[in-house]
Amino acid sequence: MTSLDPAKVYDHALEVLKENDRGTYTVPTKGLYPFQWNWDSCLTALGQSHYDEGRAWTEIETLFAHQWPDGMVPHIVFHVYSDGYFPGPDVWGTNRPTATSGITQPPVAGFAIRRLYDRAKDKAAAAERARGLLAKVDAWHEWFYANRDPRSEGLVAILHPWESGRDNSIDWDEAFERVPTEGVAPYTRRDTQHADPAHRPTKAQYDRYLWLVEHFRALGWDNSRLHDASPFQVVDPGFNAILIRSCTDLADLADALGEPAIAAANRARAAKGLAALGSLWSAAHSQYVCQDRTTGMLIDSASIGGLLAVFAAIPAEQARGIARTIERQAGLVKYIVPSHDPADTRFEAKRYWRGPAWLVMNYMIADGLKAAGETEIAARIVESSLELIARSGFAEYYDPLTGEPCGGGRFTWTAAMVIEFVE
Ligand code: 9YW
Repeated sequence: MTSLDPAKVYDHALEVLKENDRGTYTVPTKGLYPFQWNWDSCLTALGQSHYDEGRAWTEIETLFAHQWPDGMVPHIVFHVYSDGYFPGPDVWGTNRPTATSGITQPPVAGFAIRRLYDRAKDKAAAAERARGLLAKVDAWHEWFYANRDPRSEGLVAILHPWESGRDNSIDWDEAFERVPTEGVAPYTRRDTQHADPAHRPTKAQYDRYLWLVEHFRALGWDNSRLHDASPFQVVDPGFNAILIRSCTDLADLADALGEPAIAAANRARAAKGLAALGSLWSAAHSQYVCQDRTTGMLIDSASIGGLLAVFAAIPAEQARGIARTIERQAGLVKYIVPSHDPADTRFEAKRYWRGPAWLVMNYMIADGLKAAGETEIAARIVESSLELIARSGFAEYYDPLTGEPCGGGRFTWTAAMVIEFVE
C-alpha cells in the first residue's frame, strides 16, 4: 500500500478485522496470538463500532463472560485450544471453566464502553448493552484498588510485566533483576517461531516471566495474597492513567444510565488516583515515570508509559510537558511515538516495547493530548500513524527510525485504530 486514500485504508482495515474475527471475539493476529486478549478486544471494539455496533458490544461482553468471581478480568481467554502459543492453559493452571491466564491487563474497558455508548446510533440498544456491563466493569475497578493498592495509596501496582501490555519495556529491567529464575520448568517458546527473535523479549526475560507465573500458580492464584508475595510490584503511570480514565468514563456512563452509586464510587477512585499520580512526575524527563513499590524509588526510565499518562485528565502543565517531550522525540525519529526515549542508550528501534511505535499507544496519547488542548501534536501523531500504515501496512508495531513493519502482520488492533483515525 502506498497511497493515503482514506477509503482504501478503511477497506483494508476492515478486511484485517474480519479476517481475525472468530464470531464473538477477535484474535490479535493469526498464528502468533490465537486467543482473545483483554485490552486488544476493548480497543478493537471501537473499530468494529463503525460498521457493526452490535458486534462491538459482543466483543467486550465475551471478555467479561470470563471475569473471575473476585472481579479480575484475565489478560487472555483461551477459547479454543491451540498449541501455537506459549504459555498455554496448562502452564497457567487457573482452573477456570474456560481456561484463562491468571493476570490482568490495562483496563481500557470503561473508556471503551463509554465511547461505544456515546457514538451509538441506536441509543436504546446501546443503553441495554452498556447496562449489562456497567456493574462488571465497576467490579473490576473495585478489584484493582482492593488487590493492587492494599495500602490505599490511590495507585495500583502491576505484578507481572505482561500486565502492563508493554512486556519487555526498559521500565521493568531494574525491578526484574530481583525476580529469580531458579527452578523454572523447562519450556519451548513459540513466539520466536512466528516472529524474528531479535525483535522479541530475551530468554532471560522469559525465564523471569515464567518464574512469576509459577510462583503465583503455587499460591493458587489467590489475588488477596499475590501483591505482597510478589517480588515484582511496579506502579506504572500509563496503566494507572488508563484505570483513572476508565473510572471517570464509567462514572459518566453510570450517570447517563441512572446508576448514581457506581458513578460516585468511580469518581472517587479517579480523583484519588489523579492526585496520587502527581508523585510520579519527573521534571528531568518532562514526563511521568514508574515507581518500584518494593523500594519506593522512582525508576529512571523515560518510556511511553509515562507519556500515556496524558490519557487521564492530568494538570495542563504536565500535559504541555508531555507534548514538548514528544515534539523533541519527533526530531530524533522519523515516526512518532517511539515506545522509549530515542536519546536513551537503552533504546532499541526494533525490539518490541523498547523503542518501536505502536498505533494503540498513538491513539490513546493523541486522544489525551487533544482533550488537553494540545491539538497540534495530537494531529501530528495521527498523521505519523497513517504514514506508517501507508508505508508498511497493518503490522503489530513499527521501527520508528525507518517505519519498517515488525512483529505479527495483519494485526487487529492496528486496523481498529486506523478505522478510528480515518472515520
Ligand atoms: C505476548 C496481543 C498482546 C498485547 C500485548 C503485547 C503482546 C503477548 O501481544 O503480548 O505473548 O507477549 O505486548 O500488549 O495485548 O496483541
